Amino acid sequence: MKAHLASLMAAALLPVVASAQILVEPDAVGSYGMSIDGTAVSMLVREAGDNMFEAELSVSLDGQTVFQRTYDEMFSLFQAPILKLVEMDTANDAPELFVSRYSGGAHCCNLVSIIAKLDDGRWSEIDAGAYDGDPAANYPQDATGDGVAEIITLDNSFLYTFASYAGSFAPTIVLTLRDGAVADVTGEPDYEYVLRSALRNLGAMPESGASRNSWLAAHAAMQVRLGAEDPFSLADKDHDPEPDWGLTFCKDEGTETYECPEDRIGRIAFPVALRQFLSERGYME
Ligand SMILES: [Ca+2]
Ligand SMILES: [Ca+2]
Repeated sequence: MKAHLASLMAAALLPVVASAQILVEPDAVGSYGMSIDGTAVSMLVREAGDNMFEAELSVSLDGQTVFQRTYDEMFSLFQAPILKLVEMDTANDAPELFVSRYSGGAHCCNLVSIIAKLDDGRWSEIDAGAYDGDPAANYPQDATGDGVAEIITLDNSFLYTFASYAGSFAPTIVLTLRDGAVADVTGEPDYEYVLRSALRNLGAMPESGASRNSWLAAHAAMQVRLGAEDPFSLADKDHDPEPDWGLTFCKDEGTETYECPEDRIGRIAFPVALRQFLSERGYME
């Protein structure tokens, strides 16, 4: 029994492998720290006067400081950066630091960035976009079991595009870091099951309205990524032709739709608008 316990303890004391993931969600002023092998992260969250807070972040490699930044002008501790030290890019020899910060505002956003060691040895903070909702939804996880974590999230550009925010659906996307750059790897075969499960979880198609069209847009986007033979068949056949959301434009070039005289407002069919939007968003040529 004792021997068994000793071996368990020995296992617990083994060096942490690079694929380990350590999450810090600050909820009070004070010091936070974590490390994997030689890469250590420390963050000091403190009051900065006028009911504001700031967070001083520092990354070091084998004791040498390689990155420093102070996130300031935080109105609340809710805005303190959430950190996850995790392997996201095997092009370098250190783990990456995932950072998510709440920007404030009703719907938006978690500002996501990744601090990583680049080719030339410098460490840099790489912008990975702004995402609606719970920051935990964007935490990198290793979805494929290869020791490299991915961010599985929603393509936020679909929100408001064909329906109101609350009525919108969005396709799932998989982001990773490759050679120091954020890469959308959703269409790669490794992530096919992620898309198939997202499609199952999309729920039933709304019966009518802008929301139905938004559901069909998310559905078509994922069909495109899956390489389906006719990704638009459902959208073309089943869309609701009534709603205007996302389907109007101003015939006067350079004038926004909301400023457009009523007799100059044009309308495009949903199948056309959907294809346009998906090609603008890089889903297809
Ligand atoms: Ca790495
Ligand atoms: Ca993986």
